[in-house]
Amino acid sequence: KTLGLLTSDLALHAPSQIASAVKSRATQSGVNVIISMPEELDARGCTAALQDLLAQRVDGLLVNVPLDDEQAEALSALAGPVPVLFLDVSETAAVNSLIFDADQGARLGAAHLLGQGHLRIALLGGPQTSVSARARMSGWLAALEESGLSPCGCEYGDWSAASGYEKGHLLLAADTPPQAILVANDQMALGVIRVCAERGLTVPGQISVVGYDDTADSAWYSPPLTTIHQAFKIAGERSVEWVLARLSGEDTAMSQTLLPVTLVERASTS
Ligand code: IPT
Repeated sequence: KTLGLLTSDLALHAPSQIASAVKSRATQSGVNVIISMPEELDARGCTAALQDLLAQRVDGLLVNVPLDDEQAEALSALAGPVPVLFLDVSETAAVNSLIFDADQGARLGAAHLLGQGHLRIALLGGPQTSVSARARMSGWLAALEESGLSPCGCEYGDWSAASGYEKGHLLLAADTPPQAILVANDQMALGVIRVCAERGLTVPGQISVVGYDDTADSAWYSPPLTTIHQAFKIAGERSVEWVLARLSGEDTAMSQTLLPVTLVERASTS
């Protein structure tokens, strides 16, 4: 059997850790994986990539690209009888999905900082084209609002450490700088921590930083990063198992799984 994996840029840590788990689990079951990584993650690029995988006669498809509901539904229709599972869509998309609970993750991070008594909290979101980045941002905003607060600064990066560095400088240059920053992924948090060091701000103490992902390196940051753990290995394994179950059974009902996330408290917050 052959599985097609349509993925976001594998130079990013989260998609690469998911792909790694998919590949290992597939190998265990003697399944091949063909990876397609479109340069442009728009509807055109994803459609072409999906058609290309279908032309290679894949038996099932995993799609780990941020997609709006209509885009995901269109790709799902295009796959026809080939089972397809989406990993980066909203719960409202009418497709098979296995996704992490973004609202829970955002709220865990915000509640952690609020619990430590921080009132001036800045937000560094992911790209607004990403459905998951938008969900994290709205979870943060909702949590702050419920505490009667509004963010003290808000910027958007592109998931890279470089963008975290650039936007981190903007957030810390404000007249009333934040006491804490919620960052939408660990790679951007790496850039933010560098900015703090360059500005002579101690993390934690003068500023707290919360990441998101808990990729394999995040415990090795300086200081070790407090972050939201997304179980990428489990997501990759479960995805392959879902496709295998579909291929061997008759169950064709739509399946939507919401995976819980957890806060991992390390040393970047106090
Ligand atoms: C999401 C990561 O949290 C983020 O860091 C970035 O790598 C992004 O993927 C790339 O699309 S995880 C995704 C399964 C929501």
